[in-house]
Amino acid sequence: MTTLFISDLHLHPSRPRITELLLDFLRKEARTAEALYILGDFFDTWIGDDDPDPHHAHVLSGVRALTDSGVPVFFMHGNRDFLIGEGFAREAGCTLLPDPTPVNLYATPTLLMHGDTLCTDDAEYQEFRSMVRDPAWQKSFLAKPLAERGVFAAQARATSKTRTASKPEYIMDVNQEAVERVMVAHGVTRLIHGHTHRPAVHEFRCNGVEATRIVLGDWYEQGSILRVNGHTALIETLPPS
Ligand SMILES: [Mn+2]
Repeated sequence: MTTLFISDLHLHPSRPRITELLLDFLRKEARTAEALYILGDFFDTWIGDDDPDPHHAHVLSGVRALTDSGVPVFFMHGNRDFLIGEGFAREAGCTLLPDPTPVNLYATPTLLMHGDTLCTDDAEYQEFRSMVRDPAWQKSFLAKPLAERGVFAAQARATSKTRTASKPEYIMDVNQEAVERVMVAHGVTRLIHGHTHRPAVHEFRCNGVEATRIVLGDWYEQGSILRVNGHTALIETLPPS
């Protein structure tokens, strides 16, 4: 059996081929999986479960068909879709996971994260993150009219784009000390995360033992899947149809 991992799809109506690639994956390969984990930034933006966006509804029905078929789907928030709530999870039939979540994956203790909390060198982003992850901020944001929430999301995206462009590469990547700290704290030898859009398998020694950090790929130009079974963990690129 195989467990599948995806993240950073950034699904958006402006990239319909990527949405179709995902829906095809959900109808085919994902049906044969033991479980599917979505580790954040599934949607490019999410301003509340009450948003009637037809693109979102289309994607949701694809996830629902998969969970109805009996495949468990686990969902972790990313920095773009952190407002996905229990309403979405209920309708899609998936389970929301906290970040980080430890799992015992085929006898390897593994930690699942989105990855943004590991980018500790980016102080500006971490400050923004603490604001928008505050339950009181979220409550007041979700009480605003949809149009106003949409304007805020567009502005936040634009600001992030400008700031990202002016930051050196290393600031945008994970901090190795933060990686090792969280792995030791959870007693794991494997970490799986997304966020940085730098798909790779990193082998290193952590606390005196062999450790692995697997970074998932994004779905901007193609699909990217991590397949894990008892023997292997392989990242594969899916060409768009
Ligand atoms: Mn992200």
